[in-house]
Amino acid sequence: MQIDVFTLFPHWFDWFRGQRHVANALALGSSRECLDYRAHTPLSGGQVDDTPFGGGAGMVLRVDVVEAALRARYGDDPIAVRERRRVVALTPGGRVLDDAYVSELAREEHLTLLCGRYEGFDERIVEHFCSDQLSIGRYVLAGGELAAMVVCDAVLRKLPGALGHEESAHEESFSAALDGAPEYPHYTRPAEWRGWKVPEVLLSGHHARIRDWRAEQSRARGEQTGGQPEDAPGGRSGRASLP
Ligand code: 6GU
Repeated sequence: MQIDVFTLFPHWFDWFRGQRHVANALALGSSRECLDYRAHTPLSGGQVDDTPFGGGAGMVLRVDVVEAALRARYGDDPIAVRERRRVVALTPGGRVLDDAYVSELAREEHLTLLCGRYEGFDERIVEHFCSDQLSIGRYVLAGGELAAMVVCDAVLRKLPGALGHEESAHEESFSAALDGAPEYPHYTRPAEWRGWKVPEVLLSGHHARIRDWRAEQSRARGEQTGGQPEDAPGGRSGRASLP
């Protein structure tokens, strides 16, 4: 898979490259390149944004700047580019990212992520150059860069070999293998700590019983949350209720 990220802050992505599953995916033939909008701006002084028509706070990423950046990268009219690859605008009002959306993107051979800054994009960028608008949740970030890293992280770890252990991305929270339910709880050594015991079934070595127990735990957790994260055990306060 080849992912291009267009951003005003390409160096922000440097540390991200070192993450193990990202490095694995890149070593296995995927690529993730950062392109700087400023590198091809037709405006003087590296300008990329402007004040909004009609007034208001903040700055808006310009359509001519994004067109120049896309043309420089793909050698084609951006209108044609979105016909042959997903071009995703990262914007808080977009389609909210979930496991199904991640899987959909992971099936693409080519992906382009456009980070906005300040007040976001000139609407014509989204309308004419993009196939998707993606949000990582209903809150506003100062820019799309962190969202782009979230997308890259979630997509790259779905690629074969990225996690090292083939099973690990298959049967995890919200995956189809678990019917979209959260994952079952995990435990490791010590088997007892401060009187808190690991469920006996996990120590039994009885694989069928373990599988059934896990499926039941996952199902019960899914029921508890009703698919609504705000109803999850962590609740609105973000804290699990104490026993
Ligand atoms: Cl994709 N961008 C920004 N700026 N804020 C967000 C977001 C994206 N997703 C949630 N909040």
